[in-house]
Amino acid sequence: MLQELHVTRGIIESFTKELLDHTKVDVAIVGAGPSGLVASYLLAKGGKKVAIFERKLAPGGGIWGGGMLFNKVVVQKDAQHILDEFEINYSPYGENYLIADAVELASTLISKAVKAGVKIFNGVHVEDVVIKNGKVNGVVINWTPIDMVGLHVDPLVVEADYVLDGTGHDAAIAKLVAKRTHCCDVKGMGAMWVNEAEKLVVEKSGEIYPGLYVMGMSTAEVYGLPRMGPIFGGMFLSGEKVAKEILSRS
Ligand code: 48F
Repeated sequence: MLQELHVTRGIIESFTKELLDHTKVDVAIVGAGPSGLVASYLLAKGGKKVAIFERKLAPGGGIWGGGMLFNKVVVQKDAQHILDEFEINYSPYGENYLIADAVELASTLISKAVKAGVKIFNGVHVEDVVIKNGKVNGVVINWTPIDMVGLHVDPLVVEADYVLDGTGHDAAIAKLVAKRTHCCDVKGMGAMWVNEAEKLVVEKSGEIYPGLYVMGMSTAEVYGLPRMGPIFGGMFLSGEKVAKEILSRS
């Protein structure tokens, strides 16, 4: 016989066990957009314990709506290997581009990341970081609805060797650390210029303060790079670059 009590206990016991198990991780990623999901997958495949904290209910960030809700995504050929690694379908468009379905892209990145061992905590807002001895050492988390409603409830902490800011246009973690440490000047992204934007976002993604990396649109915000609109190769490649840098450090 099915019982309400078992359903409730099953959820609480299994979730609490996973949350406890992830109070200390190798890498905490803030934001489950394309850069965060690609980085998380590669890091988990490289043997790291990875948690993503995503403030919305659905991971995927800005992928789902393609461009102006036309749910197709453009990827330049330089990033074809990422689509192949994730077994995402695409069709060629002109000489330089591939076109993928936004819903297949988002759902597959999420699914493969989870199956590679990444734990995604959705509905969780990162409101601060831990900084000790001049290094970022973790994230300060709370439930998104608590933040939205403005309830006066203290957060909890997850320890991490590395924190990755994949918060997109918010550059939320970079802004916090910049304010606290004066490490850097968050310039705000510039007007659209696809070719420059896609090149520079990969070049500039990396560590901006000991223990803190930026990638994806967060990098564009920090360095004042041009925006690129709904072309996603740069997002994938910046996540890949940051993951490789961290894997090479240990
Ligand atoms: O914006 P987003 O998709 O990040 P991205 O990886 O990709 C950008 C593209 O989607 C697109 C683009 C294409 O080239 O320009 O915009 O840089 O995803 C960022 C995620 O971070 C979450 C947010 O809900 C979104 O899903 N996020 C933002 N702030 C926080 C957060 C926070 N403080 N705590 C937790 N999650």
